[in-house]
Amino acid sequence: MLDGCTPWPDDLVRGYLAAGIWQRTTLAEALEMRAQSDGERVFVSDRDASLTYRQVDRLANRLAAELLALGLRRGDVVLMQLPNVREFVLLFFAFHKIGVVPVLCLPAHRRFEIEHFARVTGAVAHFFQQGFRGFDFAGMSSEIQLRTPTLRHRISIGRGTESGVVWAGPWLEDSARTQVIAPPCPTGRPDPFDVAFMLLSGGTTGVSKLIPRTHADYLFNARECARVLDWNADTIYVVGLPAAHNFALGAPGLVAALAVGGSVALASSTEPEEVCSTIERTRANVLPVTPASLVTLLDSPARHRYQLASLAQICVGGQRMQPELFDRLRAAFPRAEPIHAFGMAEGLTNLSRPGDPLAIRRETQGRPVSRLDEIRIVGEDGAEVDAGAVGELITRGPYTIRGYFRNPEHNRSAFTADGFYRTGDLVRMHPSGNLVVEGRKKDLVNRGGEKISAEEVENLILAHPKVQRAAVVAMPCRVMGERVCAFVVTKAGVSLTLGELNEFLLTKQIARFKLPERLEVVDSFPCTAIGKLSKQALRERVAQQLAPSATD
Ligand code: OOB
Repeated sequence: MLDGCTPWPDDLVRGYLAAGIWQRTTLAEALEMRAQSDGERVFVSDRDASLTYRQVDRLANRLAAELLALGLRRGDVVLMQLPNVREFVLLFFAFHKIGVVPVLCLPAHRRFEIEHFARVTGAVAHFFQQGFRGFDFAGMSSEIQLRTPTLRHRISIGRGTESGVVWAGPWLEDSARTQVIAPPCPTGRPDPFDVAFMLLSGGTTGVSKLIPRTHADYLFNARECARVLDWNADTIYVVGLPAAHNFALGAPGLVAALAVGGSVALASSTEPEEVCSTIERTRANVLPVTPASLVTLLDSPARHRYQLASLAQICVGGQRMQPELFDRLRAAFPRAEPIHAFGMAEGLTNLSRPGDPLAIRRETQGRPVSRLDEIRIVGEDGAEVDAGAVGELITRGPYTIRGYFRNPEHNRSAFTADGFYRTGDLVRMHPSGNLVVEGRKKDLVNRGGEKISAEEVENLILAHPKVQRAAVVAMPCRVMGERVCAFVVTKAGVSLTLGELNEFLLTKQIARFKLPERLEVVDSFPCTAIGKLSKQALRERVAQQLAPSATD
């Protein structure tokens, strides 16, 4: 396994293999097998093209050959920061053909985040789409390269002229180069039990942690999702959320569609217009949404302008869907099965089942997809709570990681001694055997499904010369669920505005979705009985201050 990862115990590995839970197949091999058995079926489409399994496989081979020619080798880590375009899928599989390990970054990330990932992993290349949404990724990448010596290559999809950038467009488009190339493997093919890629955690403390997922564990996770949702080769999944998110990638998602020979339609944004037109064009039948993107979709007139009757399942996850939103969803899409997805990039995926009574699906967030997922609900003392009581969800199993990448210190608190991941989610067990998410212990803001670490933003705010103390809390929002509110104590007598603060934060080159949307300047912070800052009191204060209309 890649240096810096925590393997599963040997006896479990042997058991998983013997039982066929983990298979000796890499993600690239899963694609190759489909290319053999269902070569002419469409696997991926975006606005500009549709590609069959065979075409995806061939193009991924071509890309893999070019990557080898550049000098990339098995075990190299690269940063992949691509929007939902077919090149995302092609590169993803090209990496897996040669054992290159991509870190799945979001297009919204900026220098602060990307440089951190580059440093932690020693990444050798950064893949992006120059100019996506008007942003100069090549320029950002060049700044990172100057400060991160390991980063040898800056590679953009498409074509362009910026110097120092390798353009991947010609690799895919030049007819002279499109002859079939056998899967390249001069350095040996990757091992199914090795790390395939890294996902990003929302981060409970400080900056995002890296989540190493192996081929075998991820394929198992995706297969189990597809199984419990009764997916088959007719499944057409709309990637209507960033493909780099675990939800859209495999839980359920793109890799789950591959597992059953289905297809994926990439929507280039979460905007209702784009999502609806993608569903109409591809007659898609499964749509993933966050409660936030669902509210936006239900509010939008776009949904009446398109033919959406093909939708058979709508998977809602990333945040808790309130029963009222469930009712709106049912009323708007009476023929689609509502499925709640309560998952995490670290592994465990809970899904409601299509056959479950609607009354239960309305109230609960689903149950683990595999019978091998072990879950416990524990109190502060680590002991299991009484049946039906609220406690922290801890879990381990064949696809839940045993440790973050190169982070022994955080791993000591994030995992129990016997390998359970502490999710930080407060849940209770419903009598039906499904989980109900009641809250969380972890200090983050869940903004429309995008997780923002309070500590990370607080540390950035504290660097402002006018700020003495800072506390970041979630404030309620009808659409986003939560948004970032910053409480600040300023240095003696100075004033600070939200505009001023955010201008400063932007100079730190952070992703915009982390910016506070409200600033409260206060004289002091409320304390708990033992003298600790009470974030609960701050959350209550801002929630009270927001008039009902302000939570829109
Ligand atoms: C998904 O993954 P992440 O890694 O972005 O976030 C995980 C955290 C969970 O620990 C929980 O706090 C929250 O997001 N969460 C939910 C939820 N789904 C995720 N909280 C309440 N209800 C839900 N349905 O967000 C993710 C990964 C795979 C599938 C779905 C979501």
